[in-house]
This record gives sequence, C-alpha cells and structure tokens, in this order.
Amino acid sequence: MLSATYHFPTGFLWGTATSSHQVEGSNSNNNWSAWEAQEGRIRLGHKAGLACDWWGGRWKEDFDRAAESSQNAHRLSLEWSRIQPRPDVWDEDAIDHYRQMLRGLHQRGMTPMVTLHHFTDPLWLTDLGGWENDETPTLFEKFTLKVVDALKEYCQNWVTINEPNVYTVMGYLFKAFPPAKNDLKACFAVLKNMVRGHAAAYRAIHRLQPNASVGIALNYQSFKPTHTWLPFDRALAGFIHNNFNAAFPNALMTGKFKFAFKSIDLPEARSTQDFLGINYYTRQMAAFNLLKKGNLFIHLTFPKDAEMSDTGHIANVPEGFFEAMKFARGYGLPIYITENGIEDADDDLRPRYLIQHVHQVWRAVNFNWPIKGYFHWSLVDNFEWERGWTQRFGLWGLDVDTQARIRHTSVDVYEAICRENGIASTMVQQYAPSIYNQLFPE
Ligand code: IFM
Repeated sequence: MLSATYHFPTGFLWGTATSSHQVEGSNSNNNWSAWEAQEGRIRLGHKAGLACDWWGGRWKEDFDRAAESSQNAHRLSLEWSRIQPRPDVWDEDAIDHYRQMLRGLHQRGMTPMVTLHHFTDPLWLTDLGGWENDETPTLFEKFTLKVVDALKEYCQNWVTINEPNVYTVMGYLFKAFPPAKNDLKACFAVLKNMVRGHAAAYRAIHRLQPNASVGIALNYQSFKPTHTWLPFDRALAGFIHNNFNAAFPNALMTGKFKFAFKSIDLPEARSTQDFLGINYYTRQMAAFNLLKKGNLFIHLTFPKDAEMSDTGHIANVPEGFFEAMKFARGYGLPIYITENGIEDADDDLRPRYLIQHVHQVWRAVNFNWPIKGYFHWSLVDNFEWERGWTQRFGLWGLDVDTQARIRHTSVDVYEAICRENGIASTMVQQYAPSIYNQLFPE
C-alpha cells in the first residue's frame, strides 16, 4: 500500500463555523424566537431553547474541544438583537460577552472570523419592515460601527452578511423562513438592501480598521439541468445559477445589481469585497415545471445516483464543491470556505464526506487558487432553523436535554487533517477505506 499525503500550504486556517442563534440559546428578542413560538413553523414544533448554551458560558468548553482537536480558527456570529435590544439601547454587557469569546479564541491559539448578520434580525427591526425597508442598510451600518469599534482589537476577518441569497429566497419566495412571503418584488427589495447594507458595512469597517479583510459568505449550489437535452431545463439551471449564486457577488464587484430580469446601479457597492466566502453543501437538478408557478416554475431535485444524507437534505457531490471554488476564483479575490458539512446524526457518512470535500479543496489549492481556509459546519449539533433539531451537523453531537456533547469519529478525522495540515493515505485507510482507491490510486 502506498504512503502519501495531500499537503496544504503553511498557515492554512482549519476551523468550524457556528452562528449566534443556532448555538447561544435563551434569546427572546429576535425574529426567529418569535417565529419558533408560532405553531407549525418549525419541524416537530422544535425551538432553539437553550441551544448549545453558549450564552450560559458553554462556549468555553466547546472552544476547548476545538483547540484540543487542533483547529486553529473559528467562525462565529454576533447577535444584533442582544447588542442593540432596542433602537436606542446598546447593551455593553452583551458586547463584553463577545469580547470574552474572541479573547477566548486567541487564548486557545485560534484565529477568529466574525459574521455580523447570520439570518436573525432584532424584533424592532422586523417591526420596521426588516430588510425590505430602505433605511435598514443605514441601521446595519450603525450596528457595524458599534461592534467593530468595540471588537477590532480581537478580529480582522469580517463576514458582513451570511448567505443573503438563502435568507431572501427562503423568507421571501419559498415561505420557509420568516416572514414566509412568496413575493418576487420583496425578494428584489431585500437583496438590493442587503447589497447596500454590505457596502455600507464594508466602508464602515475599513474606516475603523484599514487593514481589515471583509467579505460575505455566499451559499453556492451547483445547479444542473435535470434533462440536459431539454433547452428549458438548461436555461432554467443557468437562470438559477445567475440569480442565486452570482447576482450578489457580481453586484459587489461591479456595482450593478441584476436579479430576476431587473437591473439597477448601486455604485457604492462596487469593489467592496476583500475575499469571497463560499458555503457549499450540495448539487441540485433543475427542471422546468408548469405546475410550480409559485416557485418560478422551478422544480428542484437531487442527482438520481447521488449518495444522500440521513434526512435527504444533502446529496454528496464533491465535484460540485470544486465547481464552487472555480466560480469563486473568477472574482480574483482570496477565498475562504466559510461553511461545508452534512447532517448525519449517526456520523456514518460524515467522515467520508469530510475527506472527499477537503480533497477537493486540496485540488483547488494546487491549481494555485487562493483558498485561505476551511470552516466545517459545524462544531456541535445546533438549531437548524425551520428543520429544528431534526438535523445534526456537528462534529460533536449534542444531547439537547442534558447538554452532553457526544464525540463522533469525525472529530478524529478532522483532527487528523488539521494536525497534518493535509490528508494522509493512512487517515483515509483508517476512516474512509471505501474511497481509498479513489483518492490514492496505485
Ligand atoms: O445551519 C445552516 C447555516 O446557518 C447556514 N448555512 C447552512 C447551514 C446548514 O443548513
């Protein structure tokens, strides 16, 4: 048996990603806690509840777990509704809580990446119309100025907005996230204001911290036509790619926002990215379907022959990840993999998924594409939005009733990768023998 290693460059960041609402718990002041209180919104009536109890201090033990398993970075998000509980109130204790967390990362030798907006909005912002309101970018800029000024000593890498495309499509088209609308005009308004909000935040951060590195975390999905021979399906896959994957980062590069047959100039957004963050999970097949009017005639399925995750949410298609990085490379900026992972309560598929996807990153890095780090989603099982606790993305599992952490084999796999700064053939032999020949052909 051969012995070989796929090495990564020195200084590569290896971490996990989390978001405030999904791990902190004990919040009743944002739109998601209000949403969870409504009947029928979340699968099985689940609520974030105590989540992973990070607000109660369990971030310390989870950061220990991450550091002890050789991770050298962590991506977390700040909860706007805690820091600015009302429009005219700043909660300095909440800011200090995040200061302690960021210090905690440094003390453990980990580099922080901080997200300013990850799906949740303060209730007072929702009352003002949320991101449909043209004043929201200015409010977001004020929030950004406040937190970056307070935390700049501890962080240099900022993600302004996580997955603006998912936030908008799920909330304003597919009715899965609050406010559960099906309204293309509202989609356009929300995305436009998120582009404006990002641009304002980008400039605000650079005013306070000229050497900061600022970007977004884009959810990239690999869309392919269901029937390659059908021009409708081909056109549709291209249309979805352009609108879902490309519209937002294009606007931040060119200052032109084009979405769903409409186009406007937003010159303030031009050249407002220092890096592009990619969140990749899966591939979807697009078919034109006349019965799907509310979904813009789009019928999405997973590739027929793909291996599926345990709740059928993710198809394991590593080549789609390579495609995502190729797409990102087109922007000529440094790239971070800000999320990648799979829901897998029993941790059967995750070790293989993890190795296959990190291998794709290695391929991209070895074409000299500027990939600077990889953040696995996620450190511990956490609250999965409208899917509640039915999906488990953690390297560590979580017993929601007792708060006990359950160490999965994937912790060992990821630890081995982080420690080696690469994928060794022995690891694959040990943790994912079924793909050994694929990764290390003799
Ligand atoms: O949990 C989410 C995260 O909040 C955003 N990206 C996808 C993850 C998995 O569903």
